[in-house]
Amino acid sequence: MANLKTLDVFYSLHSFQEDELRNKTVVIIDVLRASSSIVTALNNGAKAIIPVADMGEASKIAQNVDSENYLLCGEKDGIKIEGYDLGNSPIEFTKEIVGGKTLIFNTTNGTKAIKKASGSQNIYVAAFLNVSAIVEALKSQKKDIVLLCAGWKGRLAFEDVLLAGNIIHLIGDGTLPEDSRDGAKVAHGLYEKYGSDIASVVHQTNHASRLKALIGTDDIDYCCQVDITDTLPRLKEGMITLENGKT
Ligand code: 3SL
Repeated sequence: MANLKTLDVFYSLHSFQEDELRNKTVVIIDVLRASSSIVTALNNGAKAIIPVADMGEASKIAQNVDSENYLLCGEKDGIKIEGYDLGNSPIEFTKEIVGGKTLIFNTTNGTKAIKKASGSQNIYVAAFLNVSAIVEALKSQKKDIVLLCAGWKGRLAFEDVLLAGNIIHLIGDGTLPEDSRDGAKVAHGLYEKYGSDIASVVHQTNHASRLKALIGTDDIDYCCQVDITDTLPRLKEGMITLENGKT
């Protein structure tokens, strides 16, 4: 933590202006499910992911690329978009399906948060699945850090804040880092209270209830796994690829 300037958490993609992220390192968090899907796709050999803000942008890109090498993926309100190759279930992003492909990815909150943060200095994507890899990358950062929780349509999502708190706890080796802003203190407090049983508290969140009604519990169980990969997704020039280059 010697080099770290400040550490903050933003609680939804509508809670800040783009300018507030300039010259910062930003970590995008959308546990259920966009960031878990991005981590999984790259871990399973996807070449790159192009996050988009909406369906219009997705179809514009899709029209101009070779469909053999690209997959159109995403959801609206949790449901796979008609005509897309895949939805937003990380379990569907297998080696066989995503290996070697570039994914055009369009989701309700997660990819919008990535697009909104795209003017910042460094942008990583975090899930419980890769939390330690994210923490390692952040420990050597010289810029101010913002953990950006995508939330749900402008509202806070408990599971995103829990992961933000988990990251802060690990950066501080079990305590609150001294350069923490108010947002970071709140997330850290939440993690201290609920972090001992991540899967059970995530299952009780608002978004988990929405997903259970739509698709059952498999994706939620999957997204609650901690450190199953050291994949470190990073956005550069509009594409998310592996920082620690496995592909
Ligand atoms: O909002 C998002 O970006 C999605 O991750 C939401 S969902 O889990 O696909 O419903």
